[in-house]
Amino acid sequence: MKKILTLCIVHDESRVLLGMKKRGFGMDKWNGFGGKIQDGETIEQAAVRELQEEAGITPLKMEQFGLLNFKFQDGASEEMEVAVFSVTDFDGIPTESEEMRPAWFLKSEIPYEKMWADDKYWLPLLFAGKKFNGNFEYMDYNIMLSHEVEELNQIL
Ligand code: 8OG
Repeated sequence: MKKILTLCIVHDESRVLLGMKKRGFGMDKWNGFGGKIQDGETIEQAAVRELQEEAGITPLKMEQFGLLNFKFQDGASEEMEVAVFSVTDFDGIPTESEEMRPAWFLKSEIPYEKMWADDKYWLPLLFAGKKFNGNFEYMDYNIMLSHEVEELNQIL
């Protein structure tokens, strides 16, 4: 079965909240906040819980904007699907957790070179209010072999 993960992108007109991943998968990369779905949870519940656990904030306005599919050629990992949520209002103060160190970035100064290689293909669409579907193939976790992103009228 495909592994499904959540990813919350918290942003306002000019800034985005990213977290420096301190351990595990994606360590030393800036990313949104998210993780695996637990038994009995909906995907939205998992997104809310992960944002609370990793950044100490609760989303007030949250909508799914994208669905990303990842294949790994060398069998480094099973196929993965990441549901991307846009969060434009929240409660609380972003706080460092064991997993993530949050920081605000200007949308004009996104550290793409220290993020997952696919992010530059879809994050600008989310900022522009567009929904999307993406398919990416990686060789290991750092080498992207192919990328394909399409804009959608609604998430499939
Ligand atoms: O629970 P864990 O920390 O392992 O979850 C991994 C997080 O990383 C989860 O929020 C999904 C996210 N993630 C991937 N792959 C990619 C990717 O290619 N780009 C971005 N931006 N996030 C990713 O698992």
